Amino acid sequence: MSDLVSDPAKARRVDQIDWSRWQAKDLATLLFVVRDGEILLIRKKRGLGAGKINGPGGKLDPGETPEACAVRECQEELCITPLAPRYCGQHLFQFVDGYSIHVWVYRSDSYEGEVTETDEALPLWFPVDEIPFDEMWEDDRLWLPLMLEEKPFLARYIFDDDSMVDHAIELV
Ligand code: 8OG
Repeated sequence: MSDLVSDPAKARRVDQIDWSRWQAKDLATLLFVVRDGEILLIRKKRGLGAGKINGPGGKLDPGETPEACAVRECQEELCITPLAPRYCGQHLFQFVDGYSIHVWVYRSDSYEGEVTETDEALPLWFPVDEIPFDEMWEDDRLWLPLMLEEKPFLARYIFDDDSMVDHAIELV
C-alpha cells in the first residue's frame, strides 16, 4: 500500500515522501572537530536553531561543495580552519510548514587557527560523553553517536517547528 503524498509538507511519516524526487529548499553543512576526547560545539547566535547548541555550519553558497562550505563556516563562525574533514553522513529534513533542508555532516581531528567567539557563535568544548543533548536539536542524540563511532548514516525526518514528528536513520 502506498500513501505517498504529492506535497512533502503534507507528510506526517517519512515513508509518505517519495525521497527520490524530494528536493530541499536549502543545502547546508555541519562540521564537528573532535580532539583529545572533546568535541567543539557552538552556542548559535543567529539563523535556524539560534539559541541552541550545535556544531558550526550553515548554508552552501551557489556553486560551493558541501565540504568547502563546512570549512568556510568554521572559518566564519570560529576563526579556525578544520584540517582533512571526513564525510560522516547526511540529513534530509522536511518541515510541515513546507520548509526543507539537506545537511551534510563532516568531522575533523584538528584545525589551524585559534578558536574565537564571533557574532554568529560562542565556542564550547565538551567531553564526548557529556554532550548537552537537552540544549540541542531533538534528533542530535540519535546520530551524533554514529558520527563519533564513524558509522556513515543517511537520516530522514519530518519536523514540526522544533519537534521531531518522525524519523528514519539508515547506516550506509
Ligand atoms: O545558515 P543557518 O545557520 O541558518 O543553517 C542552518 C544550520 O542548522 C545548518 O548548519 C544545519 C543546521 N541544522 C538544521 N537542522 C538541524 C538539526 O536537526 N540538528 C543539527 N545539529 N543541526 C541542524 O538545519
